[in-house]
Amino acid sequence: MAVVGFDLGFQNCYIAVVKSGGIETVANEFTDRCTPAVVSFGPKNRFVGNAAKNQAITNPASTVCNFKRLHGRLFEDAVVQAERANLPYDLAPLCDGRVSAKVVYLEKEHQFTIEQITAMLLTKMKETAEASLQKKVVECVISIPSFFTDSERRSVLDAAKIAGLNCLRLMNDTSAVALSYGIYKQDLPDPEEKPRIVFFVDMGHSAFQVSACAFNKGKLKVLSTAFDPYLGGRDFDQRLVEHFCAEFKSKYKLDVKSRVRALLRLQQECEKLKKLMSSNSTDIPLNIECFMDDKDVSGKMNRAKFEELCADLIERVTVPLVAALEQAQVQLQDINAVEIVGGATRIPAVKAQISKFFRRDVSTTLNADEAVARGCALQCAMLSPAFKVRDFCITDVIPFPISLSWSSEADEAKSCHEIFGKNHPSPSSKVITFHRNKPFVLEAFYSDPGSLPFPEAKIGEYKVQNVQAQDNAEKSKVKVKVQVNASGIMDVTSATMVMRVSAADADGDLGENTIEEVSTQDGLDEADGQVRDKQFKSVIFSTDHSQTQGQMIQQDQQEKERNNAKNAVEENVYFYRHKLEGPYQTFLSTNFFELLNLTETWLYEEGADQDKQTYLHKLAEIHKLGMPVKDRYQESVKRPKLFEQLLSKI
Ligand code: ATP
Ligand code: K
Ligand code: MG
Repeated sequence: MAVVGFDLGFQNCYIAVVKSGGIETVANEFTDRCTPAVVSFGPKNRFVGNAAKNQAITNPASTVCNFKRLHGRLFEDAVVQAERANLPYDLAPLCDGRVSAKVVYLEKEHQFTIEQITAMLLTKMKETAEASLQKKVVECVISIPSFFTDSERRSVLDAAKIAGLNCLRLMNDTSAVALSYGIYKQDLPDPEEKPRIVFFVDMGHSAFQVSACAFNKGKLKVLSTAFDPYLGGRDFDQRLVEHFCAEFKSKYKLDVKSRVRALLRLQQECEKLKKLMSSNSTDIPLNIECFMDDKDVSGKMNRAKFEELCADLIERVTVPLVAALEQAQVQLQDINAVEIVGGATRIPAVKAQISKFFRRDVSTTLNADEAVARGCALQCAMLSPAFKVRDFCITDVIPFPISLSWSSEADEAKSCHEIFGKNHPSPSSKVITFHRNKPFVLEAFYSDPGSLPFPEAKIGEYKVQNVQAQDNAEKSKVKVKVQVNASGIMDVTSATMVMRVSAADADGDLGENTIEEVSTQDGLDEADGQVRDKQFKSVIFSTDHSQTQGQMIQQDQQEKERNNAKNAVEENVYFYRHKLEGPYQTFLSTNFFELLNLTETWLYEEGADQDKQTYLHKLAEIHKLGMPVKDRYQESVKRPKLFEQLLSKI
């Protein structure tokens, strides 16, 4: 089994694999270790990654970027609408209300779900990993922001499924970073000693995350996690964009925002400028030729002015740091290190703000761009039976409190019960005991909607079926298991009805619900002293979590078949050419070599994105010329043997 970790960034994606016993970050065909999170649709082709990014300005309306935060959301979601206002392509609702990207592809209008878009990106990354490992990639670990809610996490898993990946675990960005940090440390305190406390701070393009971690030998425990989901490098770019828009309006009478391409160019230039300012504090010029109406524009900026423009953003850095520290219940002086990663922590003012808060220098011992992917690959290796990885136990946290509500049997009045509090260790399971004589419904929801960066607090509804009274008409005891798994996804995983054999087994808690922690992965808590003569597994029927995934997989099946047809053309070009250069040489038919060369070029150009039928035709063309060559060759191989046989008979 191949071992792969994917950092699915808002702007930049990275791939790490286990190769010859170590973790390596993989470069794509552009010898770039970063794959931009962009998918572009053209009249003839589809591009993903670096090639797609190059289409951003020439084909903005069908180049899908900045889509990660649309996962699991409805079109009408305020976050989606806010993103939409700044996207060069359009979003549209699907019939079930979910958001999709509306593009023109192969000269027709298409709507792709966000899962499909991410699947295209993941497929590309998967192929890059396969090219590096020279084997098929299926199992993987994918990173997500720690503040992703149930719906967002499920959506990313759906995307992985569409891409033909089996995501063994979704891993929070900062936990992946913490794992990359901890696994190689030889000098961690023994389990019974005071742990080493390290804070991990990640500012990417769209978000800011921090987590407090406690390390002992072989153990990583996340103590707390905090975030500002709306603070990232792009917000700093935006301040520069606003500044120059205003300047160009007064200086050149240009309304930049009225032209998509001009605005996109300005955004790109501002991002470059921002990066330059990280290593240079003097004035830096900004020049764009033929910007609008054939006019060239120019301006300048320096770090001090930039920091002024971004003063409030820099202030906001402190908020999650305070929250993480408070919730971890550690003192500043107990912290052993503060590690920063993510591209935007290179902004000197951001770094200084983090350093000021912790009253210490921050460390940059980890690769700021690759640490997340490396952590994911490490986690994947740990989950793979094929690899022996140093034992390392990771306990993450649940970022938002989760409650269940149910109605009491008597009066239908609903009551709510917090099952997992904020920063509760994750993964985790709990068993709730009910006394019921008929089926009932549980509703799971996030109990602090105010802190939730998501509009829908409800997680799911579960009907516990097949519940009935016992033979003596008493209520049955029903044990329901609720779980948050390693990917941070909640489920009611089982319900078991316990029928008592005699009244002597009656317990005292009738009518009361008990909630117990369980450590075992499955089955009932065996410590229960009840006689469990008869147990019925109840059916749990979950009413939420859409079935649309099947539909999407079907749609993508067609895409897969198309791809397979394309691959078959490619493989045969190489197969025949290889043979022609070797054993088939003397059986060469005229034009065949030519056809192979033309087909190869075609595959890279016009043929890069054709429909299945077109590829099948090409394949037939190749075989039409290739088969006779192959036949002639095989005949020639057989013929001498035939002679030999004949000779031996004489
Ligand atoms: P997210 O974590 O939000 O999903 P991401 O993982 O794609 O996003 P990163 O690759 O960590 O984000 O960081 C990208 C951001 O870092 C961009 O805003 C980029 O402009 C910024 N950045 C990269 N290098 C520098 C630099 N030298 N100075 C300032 N900013 C930088
Ligand atoms: K990244
Ligand atoms: Mg990131």
